[in-house]
Amino acid sequence: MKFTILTLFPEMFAPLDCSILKRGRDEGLLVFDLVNFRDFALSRHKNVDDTPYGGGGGMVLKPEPLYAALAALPPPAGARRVALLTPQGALFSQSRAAALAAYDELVLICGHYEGFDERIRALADEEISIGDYVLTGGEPAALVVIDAVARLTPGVLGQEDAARTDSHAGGFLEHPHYTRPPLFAGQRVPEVLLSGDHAAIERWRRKESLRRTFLRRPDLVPEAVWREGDYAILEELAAEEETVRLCRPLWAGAAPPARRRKGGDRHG
Ligand code: 6GU
Repeated sequence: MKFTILTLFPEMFAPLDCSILKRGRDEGLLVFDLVNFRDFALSRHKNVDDTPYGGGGGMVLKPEPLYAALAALPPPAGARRVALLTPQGALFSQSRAAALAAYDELVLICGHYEGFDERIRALADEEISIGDYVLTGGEPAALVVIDAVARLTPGVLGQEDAARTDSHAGGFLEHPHYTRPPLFAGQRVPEVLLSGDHAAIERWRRKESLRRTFLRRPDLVPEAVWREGDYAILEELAAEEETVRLCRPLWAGAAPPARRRKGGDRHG
């Protein structure tokens, strides 16, 4: 997958040269093209911003350099999506990352300064915000989007990691992890994890994944995907956690056991 980044600060993208993204690039799975759109400024002094019409303080990004930079890109090799990073955009999420990973090229436009000329919005297929806080520019947000999308590109993650992310949590938070030693700083590794009983370990992990989600992020529960066996686990959790008890309406849909009708079986 190709990522084309239009920015005034290409040096802010040094993290693309590290870790998994670097490996993905070395293996030819990821391509990063950094374009400094100041190179497309028309004036002798390469101005990319100007004072806003109507007055008021601050500077605003001019439209011409970005329009010229986008027009000068090589023709897309496949399906291309253009996204503008702005705190006014739609909130970024794992499902948005998955949708963007389906494209062959993602063009990210990073604003900077107080704002940008409204006509810049017309360049973008969508606008993305990474959260309800204000950054100095779109660059850190672009890095977040690139990281989340790149790791979904086939081959970028190791086989094992990929399988785990796709199927394990289903929208719930992950279960706790432990490694050696079994006792550290007065904290013991749960006995079941040392038991070698894989079914019991799997059930413990699912239970702790559900517990964590209810206690920390109950807002995720309505969108998460239930599994067979969850209802019984939830009944156990309800006995242990008041929060899970109070949230019963959220999990009543987790496939309760089929009721036997009085006076015979379902054929009777
Ligand atoms: Cl995409 N840009 C800026 N400047 N601030 C943000 C943001 C983006 N997302 C959250 N805050």
